[in-house]
Amino acid sequence: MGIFKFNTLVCALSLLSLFNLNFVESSHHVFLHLQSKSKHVVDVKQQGRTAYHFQPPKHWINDPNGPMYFNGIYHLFYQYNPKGAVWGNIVWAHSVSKDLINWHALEPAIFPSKPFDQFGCWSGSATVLPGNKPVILYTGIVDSNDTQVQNFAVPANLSDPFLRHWIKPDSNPLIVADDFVNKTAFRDPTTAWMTPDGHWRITIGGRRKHRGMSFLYRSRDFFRWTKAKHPLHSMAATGNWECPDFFPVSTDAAVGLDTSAIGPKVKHVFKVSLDLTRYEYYTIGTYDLESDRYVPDKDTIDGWKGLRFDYGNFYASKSFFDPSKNRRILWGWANESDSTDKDVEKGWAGIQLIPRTIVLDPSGKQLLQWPIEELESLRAENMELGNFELEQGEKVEIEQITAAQADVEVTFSFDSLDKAEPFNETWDRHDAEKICREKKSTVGGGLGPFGLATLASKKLEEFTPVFFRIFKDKDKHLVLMCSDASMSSIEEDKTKMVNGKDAYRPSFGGFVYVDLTDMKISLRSLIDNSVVESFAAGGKTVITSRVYPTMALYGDAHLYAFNNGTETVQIESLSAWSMDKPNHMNQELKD
Ligand code: DQQ
Repeated sequence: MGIFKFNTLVCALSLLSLFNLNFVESSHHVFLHLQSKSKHVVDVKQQGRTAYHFQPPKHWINDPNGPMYFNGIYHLFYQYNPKGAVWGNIVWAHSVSKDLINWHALEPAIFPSKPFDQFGCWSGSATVLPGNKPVILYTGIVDSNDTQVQNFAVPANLSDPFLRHWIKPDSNPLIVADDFVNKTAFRDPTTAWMTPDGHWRITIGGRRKHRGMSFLYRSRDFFRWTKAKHPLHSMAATGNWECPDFFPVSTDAAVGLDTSAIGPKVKHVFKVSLDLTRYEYYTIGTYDLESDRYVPDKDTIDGWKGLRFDYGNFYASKSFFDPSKNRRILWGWANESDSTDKDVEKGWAGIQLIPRTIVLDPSGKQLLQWPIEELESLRAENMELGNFELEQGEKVEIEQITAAQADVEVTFSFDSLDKAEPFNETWDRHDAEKICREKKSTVGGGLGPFGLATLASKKLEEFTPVFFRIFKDKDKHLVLMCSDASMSSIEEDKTKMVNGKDAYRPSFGGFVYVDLTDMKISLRSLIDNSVVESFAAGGKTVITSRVYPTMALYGDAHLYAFNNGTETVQIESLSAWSMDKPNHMNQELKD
């Protein structure tokens, strides 16, 4: 959802604890004055714009929509405000690519024009039907009360390789909420999957009172849908569910599966974006065909404290199967974390993060995510470092690369776990963020904190550290990963945010469930001017931060590896690359 900013999140969270999860109404309000104000933006500010992340030249973007691979072309649609840098006037913008790196912008594919979507074209997904026919399902807003229905659109001309034009047949809407469904919390249809009986299924997000719901619909022909008596999945006290995603993963190979795959070596993943917290969580489980329900595995956390694709700024994600490389790819949106006024001033807001392949971790207990291999084609100047010792308080600069626009892979190793600090019993084992707030990178420790200081000014007046700290728990060790934006900018942001608070600079955190027997842990960070996406232990834990340095810009940005723990750590190996800009980033496509 558009206008929700992270300081509002803090507010929503305190409301949650105060009122014991009382539901706060959806915040899809349209700020008319902001929209008209931003209409006059002609001057797009370049500072903070990313070089190799997906961004249109200006204006607001949010959720990735309908990603698909069709006849050799990747399509990415996304929620876009063609009139300004705040959420509103939402259309489906459309870009195409042959490699997921170089993108060409086309005209918006779907925009409000019919009674069934005249107040908005919200999120949805694509399905390629048998006979190689793509169909988009999306949520249409039919009135000013935000009443939501599900519509379909088909390509106007299947022989156009870019599928530029889409038709919204007058037989829409395809699905209307029945009397048991809250019409203003009924959105974001998934890619359809076919069950062995040859019938289609989709799931749609919503809520019943405070219970998050993923409604299940069935169809024989894809065009007449019936609601199942029960949802595919639901969970008490989680509020409105947005952008559900439901897909199979292979238990015996590191490959992706078609959305309809089912069988003995297949598990299922269910992800939901929580409107109330603006975070997502997922579980791994079984799709029980008999009951037509998703059942999360025992001992998994199905709720606020569950596993996340990303423990930072990442929302409304959507995956798709890429048959050309047998992989499942995940797209997620990162909102800005500066103020709405700043966004209007910049003339742009929102990026799509680097697409990630997702597979099941060999433990079967979580997913592994990794930036798509195509990203490596942008790697340029390189610096390597190996067997380099970092004693307590030491740091080393990673030179000869463009630190503001880089890809870094590092493996840290250590000789012993003996100096790991005891895990404080009062800490919540599921609230890593709170520990990261308390134990910043400058707070000395035993084994850690060690990691990378990204987007750093020469003397570290501002920097965004991404680091590990290893704790000794009762019978095991716990690895904490933090990505801390709290010192990312010396500028005190006096611009008032929506609710009058200063810039949001969180210390994001997540635990890394990694085996430390070999005494090492790896980290990869994708640094791109105002975003740092970090992958720990081969993609077990991922954290994205949005930051706005004022000194560590372009050539003045530096990158360091550091250790502030008493245990010496080795940089066993480090490879860092400057990252080129793609040749085409959303340039308009010329025939
Ligand atoms: N954004 C869309 C909705 C979705 C929300 C509207 C998630 O369809 O629920 O822009 O960010």
